[in-house]
Amino acid sequence: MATTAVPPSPPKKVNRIGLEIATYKGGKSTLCAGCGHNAISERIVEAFYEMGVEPHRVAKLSGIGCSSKSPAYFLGSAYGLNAVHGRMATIATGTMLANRNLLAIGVSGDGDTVSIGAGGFVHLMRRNLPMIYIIEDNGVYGLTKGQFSATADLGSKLKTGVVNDLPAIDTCALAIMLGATYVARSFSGDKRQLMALLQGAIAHNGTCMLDVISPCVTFNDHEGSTKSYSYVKDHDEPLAEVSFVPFFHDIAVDYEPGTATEIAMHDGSRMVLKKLGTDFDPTNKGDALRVLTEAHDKNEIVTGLFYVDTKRENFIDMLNVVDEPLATLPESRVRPPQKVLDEIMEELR
Ligand SMILES: Cc1ncc(C[n+]2csc(CCOP(=O)(O)OP(=O)(O)O)c2C)c(N)n1
Ligand code: SF4
Ligand SMILES: [Mg+2]
Repeated sequence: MATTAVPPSPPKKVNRIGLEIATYKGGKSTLCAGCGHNAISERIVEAFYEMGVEPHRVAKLSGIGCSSKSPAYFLGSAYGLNAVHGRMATIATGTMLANRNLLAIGVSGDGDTVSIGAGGFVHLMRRNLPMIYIIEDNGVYGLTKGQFSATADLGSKLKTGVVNDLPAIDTCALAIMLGATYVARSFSGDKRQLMALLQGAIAHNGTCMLDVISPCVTFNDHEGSTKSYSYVKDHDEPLAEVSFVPFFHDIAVDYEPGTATEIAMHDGSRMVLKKLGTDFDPTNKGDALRVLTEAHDKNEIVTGLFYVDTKRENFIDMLNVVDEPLATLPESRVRPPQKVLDEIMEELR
């Protein structure tokens, strides 16, 4: 009997460490269809795949909210800790102190971060804890049915017609003033920009604060909202065209002199910021704060990488934390010797 030859299946596409993109995915999303948070999870999957990060090296942290559910939808085999509302920053700080070899990515909401979680947030930023801190910013408490959060713009309207009469907290300006060393704003609908910013964040060795405007299609996507898809599309003013060149691609980027700024990242990767009109130096805090203030006064939503400092020491280096995870250290290394304890007791007599 004649046998039919089965054509060989095409080789599976893998990244630089031999893993398929499926390895970087998580569970099926239970968020509303069309929620901006889902698009951000997709970009996180792609960015970690493209960078070839080993999923078991990653710690996913979050608080409570629709946004804080997101870590369940990417990097299924990474470590994960879903904290209580407003406590992502605290848990992330403890995680990195306990094991400095992890790559921490926190996903929080605007409510989780600057309403209930503001205290933890400011201290994380000022410490320059090495981690990626993403705010999925929809201007409302999505999970509890759409009340205004502290990032809602003055004059923005709820579906019910209620108008917000308090000014918004600008998370990027706050993060820059406090000491974060990689600060950007993006939009869940801007695949290219968000992907480049996430890859840059993976390459950075300090606090990366990414405020990603992420429309809540169920409670904040109507006329009168300043965080709806159509409002953000109409008012988005990218500061520069952001590209990322990873250290494992030896590519020279061509641009006219004076039209782009190149930033060398800690791991040898490069961020390339091509000018789009505004003269702007992303290593200058004053420039970054001026751009944010001007955009605010003109009711524009400026997006892009506002500030990078690749020199400032991060919190873990500053504390001289040991290389090994603390849980693996023997008692002889974590307990003061008897002689030291005796001396302390003597002082207290
Ligand atoms: C201590 C505490 N207070 C209040 C709540 C109720 N609560 C749950 S999520 C949430 C707000 C979520 O908003 P945000 O962080 O912006 O996330 P989103 O759902 O918009 O993504 C609130 C107030 C809670 N779970 N715990
Ligand atoms: S309620 Fe809003 S924030 Fe929550 S999943 Fe639905 S669209 Fe997203
Ligand atoms: Mg929210």
